[in-house]
Amino acid sequence: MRLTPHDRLFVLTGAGISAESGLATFRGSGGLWNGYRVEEVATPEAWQADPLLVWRFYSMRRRDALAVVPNAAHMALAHIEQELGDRFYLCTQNVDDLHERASSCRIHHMHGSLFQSRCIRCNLPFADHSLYETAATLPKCKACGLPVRPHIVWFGEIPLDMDAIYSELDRATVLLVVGTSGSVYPAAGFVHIARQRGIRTIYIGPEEPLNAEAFDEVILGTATEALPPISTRIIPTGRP
Ligand code: BV8
Ligand code: ZN
Repeated sequence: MRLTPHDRLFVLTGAGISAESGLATFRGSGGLWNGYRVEEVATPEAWQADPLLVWRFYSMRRRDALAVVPNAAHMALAHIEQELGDRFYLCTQNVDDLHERASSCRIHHMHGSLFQSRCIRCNLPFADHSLYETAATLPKCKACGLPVRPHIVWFGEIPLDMDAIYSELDRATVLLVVGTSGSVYPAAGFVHIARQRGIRTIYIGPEEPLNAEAFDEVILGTATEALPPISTRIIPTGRP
């Protein structure tokens, strides 16, 4: 994959880019995530029914994410961003903070962030690394006293800042998708939008995604195999 100094790169990542850091993917464990069916815990209905179960699930995810480090794929994307500057946009489906810890800056977490929480009424996300695993420790809003939830987009909820995503997708000349099964919308539909616009679309992952037929190019390999070589072939702005 070669980029010219005029290209604008839109990158979409999924759980696969964090797999080699040691974080489980949604489908890797047969649809179970740390023993839970994601649909059982990542939904507003699950939150209504059992907020403690949901907080136990996300506390475990926080513990898992704190125990791992970014891998060479996260670093490669941060390097590409340094070369391309504002012609680079990273939209991630992941809620972990490994892209940030690899020094990515131009990043949008469309499905929320594991280390943020928000009051169900005040709705203002705030940094939160705490673990909540007993009924007595379930968090309440300091301002209004109502329950505090994970700042996560659950199934059936609208992903964050879709307007910004679509406007970046509108300006991109290349869409690079890394490590996602293409099973969840609207993220899985970005490649179809890109295709309609006639821009280049590339997928990187060890197996074909469900939307493989929509990509111009499918590079079969892991993220840490495929991304570092691409990051060294980026033609930076200004140099011929
Ligand atoms: C929405 C946060 C409307 C949670 C997530 C019927 C009923 C109700 C809803 C729907 C329905 N049909 C469709 C929908 C919409 C629904 C949906 O798509 N459901 C699916 C199940 C059919 N979507 C929604 O509800 C979304 N909201 O539609 O709102 C709307 C939309 C637009 C505008 C206005 C209104 C909200 C979905 C968000 C849910 N939250 N995450 C949490 O993390 O706990 S989704 C979660 O699963 C991920 O974030 C990701 O998005 C998704 C799939 O995960 P992947 O990242 O793809 O991971 P997966 O395990 O599936 O695949 C891993 C891949 O990595 C594999 O391909 C593998 O090969 C690869 N891999 C493995 N190792 C490596 C690797 N790749 C590279 N290197 C490696 N080493
Ligand atoms: Zn509040």
